[in-house]
Amino acid sequence: MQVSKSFKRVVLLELAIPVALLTLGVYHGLMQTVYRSGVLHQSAFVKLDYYQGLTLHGVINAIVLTTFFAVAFGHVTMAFYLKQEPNKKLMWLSFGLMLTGTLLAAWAMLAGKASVLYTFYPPLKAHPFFYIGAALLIVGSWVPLFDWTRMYLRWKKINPEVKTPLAVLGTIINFIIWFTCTLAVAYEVLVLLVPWSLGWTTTVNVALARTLFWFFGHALVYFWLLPAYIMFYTILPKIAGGKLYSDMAGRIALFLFLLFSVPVGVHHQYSDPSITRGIKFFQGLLTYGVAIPSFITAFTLAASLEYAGRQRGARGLFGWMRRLPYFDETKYLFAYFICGLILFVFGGVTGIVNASYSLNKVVHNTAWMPGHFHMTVAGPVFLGIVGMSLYIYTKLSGKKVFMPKLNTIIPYLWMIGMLIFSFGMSWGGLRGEPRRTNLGTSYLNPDSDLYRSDWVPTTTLALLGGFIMFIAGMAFIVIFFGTMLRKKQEAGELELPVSESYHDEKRIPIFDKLKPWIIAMVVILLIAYIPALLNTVKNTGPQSPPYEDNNPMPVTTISKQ
Ligand code: HAS
Repeated sequence: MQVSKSFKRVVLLELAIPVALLTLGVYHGLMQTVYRSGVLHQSAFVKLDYYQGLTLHGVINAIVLTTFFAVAFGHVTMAFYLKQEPNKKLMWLSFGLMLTGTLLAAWAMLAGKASVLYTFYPPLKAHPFFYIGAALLIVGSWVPLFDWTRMYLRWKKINPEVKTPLAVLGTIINFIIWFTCTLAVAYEVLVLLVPWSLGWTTTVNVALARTLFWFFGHALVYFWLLPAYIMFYTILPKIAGGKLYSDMAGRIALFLFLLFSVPVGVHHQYSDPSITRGIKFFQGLLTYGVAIPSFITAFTLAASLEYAGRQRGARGLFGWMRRLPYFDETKYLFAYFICGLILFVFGGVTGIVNASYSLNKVVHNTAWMPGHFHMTVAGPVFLGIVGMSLYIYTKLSGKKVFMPKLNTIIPYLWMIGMLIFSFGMSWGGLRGEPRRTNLGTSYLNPDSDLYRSDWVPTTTLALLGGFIMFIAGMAFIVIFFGTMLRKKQEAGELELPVSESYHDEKRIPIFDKLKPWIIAMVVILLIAYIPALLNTVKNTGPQSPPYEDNNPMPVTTISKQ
């Protein structure tokens, strides 16, 4: 499909800018494992502090890259499947807001004025630019939803009896989840944190801020995941050489995400004293509910891959696994996707461990947690994003991939590094190793009374895995920008592999309508969250003045002295 220059420009910028920032994100990932394993015994390296680096790592990789990509991929899927381009002015407006927000937040982080990690929990205080930057990034990402809805309704009017393409349904559902959950974080930032950070209010309700954050924070992980699921359902079966086992399964999974992605945030607050047991129990149950669409996906994708393997001549029960195009340079997306899926098996299992209230008590705030989430967000999500960014870039620009052999190996290298890293982190977590801690200054410093020799093997494994991932990450950046520097070889166009369905499933209207599902979503949300929010107002402790990461005294007390 031919697209306008303006469309290409916005999409290419939305893909290339976060990949460039990834240089910083990947570097700080490696540095985390270096600090934690006790290679360094100091709190800063080349003038960048541990917490500053961890904030840059989390914000760039988990917020900026994912949001820019979700918007770019949304533009691509909507334009490709609905055969119409989004409004260019709105595309530029959205991009401009997201870029301005990113630059403001980047300045605050690089200047050392926002070492508050990606969760920015008060009472840690950041420079107002950090919060305003985050708000602009979010508002910028809202803009396309309204335009895509307009495009979708127009398409629906012309095609009332045609099933909405799965990728379109997925994109709209994902952005409805995103819009809903970001309302809470927008309130947290604009009403609670910005005035507090500017000194207009002296204290903040920490429990309320944290609960608003997690209203957003868990749905955020599905906002990361759904673009990858769209790729797995609509692209993977085709490049594997087969068909999608069930399109209906994909639709059901998407609607279940719409119902259950947001009302589960309290599972991050099982240890939070301001929220009562009943609410934790209810949101814990819903957390098991949100795992169901992933189980459906695991089954559907495995069946689709089995079919592909058999089409390629496989025999026997597991022979199909050997026949898939693991190292086919022309189908490199397969390598990115399959490595992400293999990692997600472990990411999913550890997530279900976290969801259990009693097991959560053992692993909460330990290194187990980054062990879990790296196999999700840095597994299917990251590999899906980078693989697809390269794919869209080559198709739109008409350029060929630079170093195609290396490109096919990168996901396997990343997966091996990630498995070693996450094993080290998870094992360490079970031995009590804390997360978000510069262990090198104390527990992993042999000169310290706090030295823990039993954390040496676990952190060394994480270091080894971190190093392998760093090599893979940097190699990807070289390939991406190497491709950009190549000469154009053909006219660029918008092209996506499209998987056919194995079964000819009839259109069932309830799975093609958003309204009833949105109503059900709102009802569950109100039942899950009204009591939780009332709790945080009623059971909150004393409100807190602002603190900075390098001083145990509140900022206001320091300024009075
Ligand atoms: Fe999680 C904490 C529970 C999924 C990310 N999670 C986090 C944090 C992050 C995160 C970033 O209940 C830390 C936040 C922080 O900073 O504090 N999580 C879950 C559950 C799921 C889950 C139940 N998480 C994710 C996803 C993430 C993500 C997805 C990012 C994208 N998580 C928790 C809980 C906590 C938590 C608690 C809080 C803990 C605490 O105490 O702080 C489920 O959605 C998982 C379901 C997944 C599956 C796996 C399906 C497998 C598939 C692959 C199939 C493979 C095939 C290949 C087909 C059931 C689809 C086969 C082919 C061959 C050739 C072999």
